[in-house]
Amino acid sequence: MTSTTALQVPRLTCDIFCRVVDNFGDVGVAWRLARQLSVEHLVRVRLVIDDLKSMHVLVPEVIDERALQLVDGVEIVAWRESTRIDNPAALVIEAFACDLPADFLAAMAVMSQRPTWINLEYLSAEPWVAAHHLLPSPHPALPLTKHFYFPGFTAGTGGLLRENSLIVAREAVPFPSHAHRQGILIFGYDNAPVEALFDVVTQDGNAFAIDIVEGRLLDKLQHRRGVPGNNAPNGAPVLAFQKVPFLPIAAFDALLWQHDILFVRGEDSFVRAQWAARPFIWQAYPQAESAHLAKLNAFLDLYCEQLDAPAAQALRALWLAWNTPSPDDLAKTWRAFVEQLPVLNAHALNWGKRLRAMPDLASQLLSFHAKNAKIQGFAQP
Ligand code: TRH
Repeated sequence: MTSTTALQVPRLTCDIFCRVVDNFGDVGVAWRLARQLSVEHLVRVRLVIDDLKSMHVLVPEVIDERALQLVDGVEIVAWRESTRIDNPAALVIEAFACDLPADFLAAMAVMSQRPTWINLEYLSAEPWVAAHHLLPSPHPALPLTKHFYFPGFTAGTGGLLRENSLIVAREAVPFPSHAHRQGILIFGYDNAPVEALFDVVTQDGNAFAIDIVEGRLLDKLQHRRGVPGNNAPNGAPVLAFQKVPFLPIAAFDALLWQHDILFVRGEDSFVRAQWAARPFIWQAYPQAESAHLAKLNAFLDLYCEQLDAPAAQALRALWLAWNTPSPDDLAKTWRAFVEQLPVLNAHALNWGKRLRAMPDLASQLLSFHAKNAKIQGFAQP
């Protein structure tokens, strides 16, 4: 009886389209948003996605051969050449400019209440983002307007994905004890200078343990695998490093929280490291003509605003070295970073507090939809 009543309540509908370009960031972001809208905001979400194999890695409940399935209340549709998607939702999100099918756009255009149409952009801290957030882009032929939605770190941007319970859950987990060794977690691209990092950490004794996510970066280290208790030529103990299996996305935050220093990459793990409130080193997704360095520097400018000069300098130097395939000075920059760890630990907590003073991305997106629907004179949902 109760469930029948619940089903009768009109719910906002949302379609999210996602084409996976490479790696896991696209599916990670699309899934987090879909799940949060469904579970926390009770939106009826349909996620149309073209790579269920990658999705299965992050969300093992997803079966990759299945054309249609329901996970956490999200209807997941395999997006194949022949897939026809009918009945556009009230809120239509195309992730990362993936282009909606022409027949779907045509169906949107003839709806009596035309959907709010969003292009969810990649995350960037570059200063132009706030000025471009929510800019409208009318379709050249159809009576439809797309809005560019830019996630970001400052007021005026679209914010960051943050589930309601995330911070409470993290705060319930004690920071790792430093009685033995501090834990470093490494998740990076293949060209990260991981061997140079491993060498300096090893030379400096036993203060840190390295955990590295399985993949090609780990393979690069295999020939340096040390046996605990053995000594390096300089007499220092050889550090073993541990392989970390790639975990389901639901277990990813807990993995971060088990470590003291986080090496992360791309977009989603970069954001989760900030919610983890640990010192972190970000490897930006490499782009042609080093365009990613502008993104890196823009974020550093923001992150270092309230950091004292020596700590900011140490952090910047290590981030730049980590984003350089063969840096000359990784040992020096790592040691300077380690010296600043007490300051960087405190800063990571403060930065997390600053970020969470902003509304999260899903809430902001829904507020925008509500406003947009009202402007067009549509009733909610
Ligand atoms: O995989 P990425 O390199 O993704 C990138 C970026 O998003 C980039 O901006 C985009 O252009 C490119 O994809 C196409 O890094 P990212 O963004 O951190 O995504 C990794 C996802 O994998 C993230 O959602 C966390 C998840 N993950 C797990 O679920 N389990 C794990 O064990 C690990 C290491 C990651």
